[in-house]
Amino acid sequence: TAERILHPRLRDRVVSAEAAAAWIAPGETVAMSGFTGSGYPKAVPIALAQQIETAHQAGQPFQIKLMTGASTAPELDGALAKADGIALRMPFQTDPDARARINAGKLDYIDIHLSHVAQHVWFGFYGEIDTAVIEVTAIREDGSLVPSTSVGNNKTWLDLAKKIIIEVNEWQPADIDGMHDIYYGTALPPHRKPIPLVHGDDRIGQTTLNCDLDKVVAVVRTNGPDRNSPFTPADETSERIAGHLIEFLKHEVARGRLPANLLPLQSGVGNIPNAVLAGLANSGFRDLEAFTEVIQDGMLDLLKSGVLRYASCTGFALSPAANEEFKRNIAFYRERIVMRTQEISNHPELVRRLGCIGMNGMIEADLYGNVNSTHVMGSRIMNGIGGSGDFARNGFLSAFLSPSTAKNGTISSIVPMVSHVDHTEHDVAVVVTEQGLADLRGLTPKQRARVVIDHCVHPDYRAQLEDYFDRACRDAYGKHTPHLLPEALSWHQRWLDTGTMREG
Ligand code: 0RQ
Repeated sequence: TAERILHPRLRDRVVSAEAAAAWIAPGETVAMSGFTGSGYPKAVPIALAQQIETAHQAGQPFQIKLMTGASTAPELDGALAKADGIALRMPFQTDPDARARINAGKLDYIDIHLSHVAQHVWFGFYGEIDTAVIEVTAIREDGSLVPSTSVGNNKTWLDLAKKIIIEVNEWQPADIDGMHDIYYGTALPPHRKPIPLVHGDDRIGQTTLNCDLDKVVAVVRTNGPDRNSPFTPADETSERIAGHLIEFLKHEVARGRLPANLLPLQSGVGNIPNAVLAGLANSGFRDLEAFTEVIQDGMLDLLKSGVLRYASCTGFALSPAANEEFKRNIAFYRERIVMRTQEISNHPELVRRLGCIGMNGMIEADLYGNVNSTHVMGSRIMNGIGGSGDFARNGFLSAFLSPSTAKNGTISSIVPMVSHVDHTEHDVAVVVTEQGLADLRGLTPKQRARVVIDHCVHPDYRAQLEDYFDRACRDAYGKHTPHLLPEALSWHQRWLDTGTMREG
């Protein structure tokens, strides 16, 4: 294979992962690449976790503050969490070991909108960044970096970090070079200018990342795959949810509220969003566009079949089979995919301008359309808000999708009051379960409750929810958004006490 490190000075800095990790000292704030299991460093975090374990065995404290783009993989979050090496984690993460530690109160976690991460770090809210650890595909002769399968916050990490460690991963396809669009026009208030992007596939930046070579302390060669979780085929529930949403989108086109090729789509990750994408493939839509964060299997299929014209993203979440397809036909995808920094892929200004259609999973929704995407029983975090809020508030339309029950039917995902709020009633347009779709636009709170009860709640919980709503309408202190405060969260408490939300 051809040499990927073309800058002589950086080739001289190639060392082992262990030697590179040794640059990271206890207490540092370390910013790494990685977004939904793509483009994260594969070797240095594992070596760092080993050094942390060795220090702990010798009785020495060793933890870091860890920032990324979004979720990574067992080799990064998993290894460092298992080593008890993370004092603070920011932002979105999905690792089970890290999640267990967060929920045990042993690992501090800050979950913020993904579009906010870079700017909040620039604003100084998180202190200084000591070390950046960034995976790239190649280093060009001039020292600029060809990004790999995610961009995330890498521009910001490279710009702000005091020391830089680069992993050059030969597993990543060399021909990805040219797919990225790194925008260097962001500034801090009060000096901001409009972002010159008016179509989702506009290119407004450069294909490589700038890097101050004097800050590069180590370069590590790797050759390992992205996380690439296997793909689970859509089940009947996901297909029904997808069916309701697609029928609604067609209806909106028929009513003249959406163009025939819709508006740029944003899709969350997981079974249900994938089922929606698969459904779109067979629904007669043409010339679709995607302005989203993550490209998963369903979106790659849409690109391949020509139903989707292009996709703008900041990272991938592909199955091994889809990854093979991506690598095999990289020249085709390079013409149709634009990879951006996550501050641009999720930028409120752009999501508003383009009028994105947001489609994201949720944990629960309430009668009035408030949505909880993150916390089970109000306190136990699942993953994080990710980019869902960037698109929900600013898009043309935002849909939240979930099966109507969870945990073998013991939990209703439609509840009187959500136990945690990520998306307020003001940000949620449409709620979809396998039971049906509630279009909340233009409705008053009580009208919203009616359509949520009629269309979304599972039959096992319908009478119970109706009874709550009727009594709230009669007895609530205020009749605008009627609630019975002692009962509003009683379904959750009943589940904690008895194992089911059903009334006795
Ligand atoms: O937990 O595996 O322990 O049983 O939540 O639920 O049904 O497998 O659905 O994988 O699509 O995840 C909201 C978490 C849904 C996801 C959420 C439990 C359920 C299971 C997973 P177990 P499913 P999904 C783009 C946008 C926020 C971030 C986002 C998410 C687990 O979509 O993280 O939108 N969204 N990002 O049992 C108790 C309920 C429950 C419940 C589900 N009502 N009560 N537990 N679960 N509903 C991506 C990025 O931003 C990067």
